[in-house]
Amino acid sequence: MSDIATAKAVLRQQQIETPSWAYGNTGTRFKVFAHPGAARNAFEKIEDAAMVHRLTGVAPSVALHIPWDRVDDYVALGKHASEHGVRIGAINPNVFQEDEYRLGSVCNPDPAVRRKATDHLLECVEIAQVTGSPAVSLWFADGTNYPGQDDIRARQDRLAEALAEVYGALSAGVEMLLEYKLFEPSFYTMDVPDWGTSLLHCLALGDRAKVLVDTGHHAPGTNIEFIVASLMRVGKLGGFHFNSRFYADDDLLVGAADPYQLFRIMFEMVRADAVTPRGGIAFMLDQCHNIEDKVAAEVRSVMNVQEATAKALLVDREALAEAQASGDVLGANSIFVDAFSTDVRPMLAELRVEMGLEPDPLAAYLRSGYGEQIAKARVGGTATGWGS
Ligand code: PSV
Ligand code: MN
Repeated sequence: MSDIATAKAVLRQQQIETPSWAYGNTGTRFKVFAHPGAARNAFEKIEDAAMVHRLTGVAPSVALHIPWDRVDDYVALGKHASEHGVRIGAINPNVFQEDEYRLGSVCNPDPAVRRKATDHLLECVEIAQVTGSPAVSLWFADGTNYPGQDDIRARQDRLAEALAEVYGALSAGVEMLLEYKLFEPSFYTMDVPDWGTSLLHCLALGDRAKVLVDTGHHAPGTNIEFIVASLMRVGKLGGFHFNSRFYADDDLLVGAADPYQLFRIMFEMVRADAVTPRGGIAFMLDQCHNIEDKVAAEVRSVMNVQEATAKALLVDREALAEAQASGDVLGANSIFVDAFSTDVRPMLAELRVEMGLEPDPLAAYLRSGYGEQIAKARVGGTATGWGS
């Protein structure tokens, strides 16, 4: 097979999960702008995710956030998803938006609050079982704002205890992903601030506990591909939350701020032969579209991940290995940069046609009239989003 044919074969199998929360209204602490047609409930979010999949062919699942997506009947929600050609992906608990969590959730000094938070995590484990989800994806806003506010080490013990209980309740085949974040909403300590802390907890828990890398959750200048390579080496990378950041956790379109970084991350996936579902890595988007069309933004994001992946697949790895072994610093770097500089859009357009899709999913979306249709149909009610 030619390099292009091999790359296409991998790209055809790639799967990128979109987040339900991308389809609802979101905003900053200054303003949430209501977008015409924004999904008002979990069913509508699934319909939007299905539209993204119909256009791209590589976004067959949608992550849920509970309670934002709480419904009475998760079997019915799963059925709604499959009727629309998608499935329910990772279940994300939310232990950061209730008054009791002012001092944290599972790390809170008050055992009653810890119990409430752990019970919610257990509820999500049950939901994952009903929806047939592959993972429960945990992120904790827990932390402190001032030195001395709480005992740093005791908070780690409380976290470990809650995680062990939840891990013990996972049904077979379901993974626990533990996401880290450097800062925000806490500013002095976060209880899971970095991949080291996440990894320590995952190692203590067992094989099905893995680190989740959200690309927006690092200090500026952090070498994310180094983290990815290190975790892959020991089988502890569970997946990604892809997005872009210019300053903090901006949650902008993946690949918008630094496409070269995305390419370097995807190269580590190619290097580990972990791009397709066989690799067991969850490629998820975690983005908020505060001012742009939400469905179009998710389509664009999926395309951005595809483009970075295609370029990473085109790195001449044999030539690269030779250059590396012979100490050809500039040669090795050129091979890498050449692949990044390749225009892969024609190849991806061709692949889409081979997959029975429109060559340009974004143009197809704009032509489809879907945006106008949902804007007309989704009138009244409240769009879900922050705080709902
Ligand atoms: C936190 O900033 C985060 O990245 C977590 O994944 C949350 O679950 C998600 O954003 C949703 O806002
Ligand atoms: Mn995230």
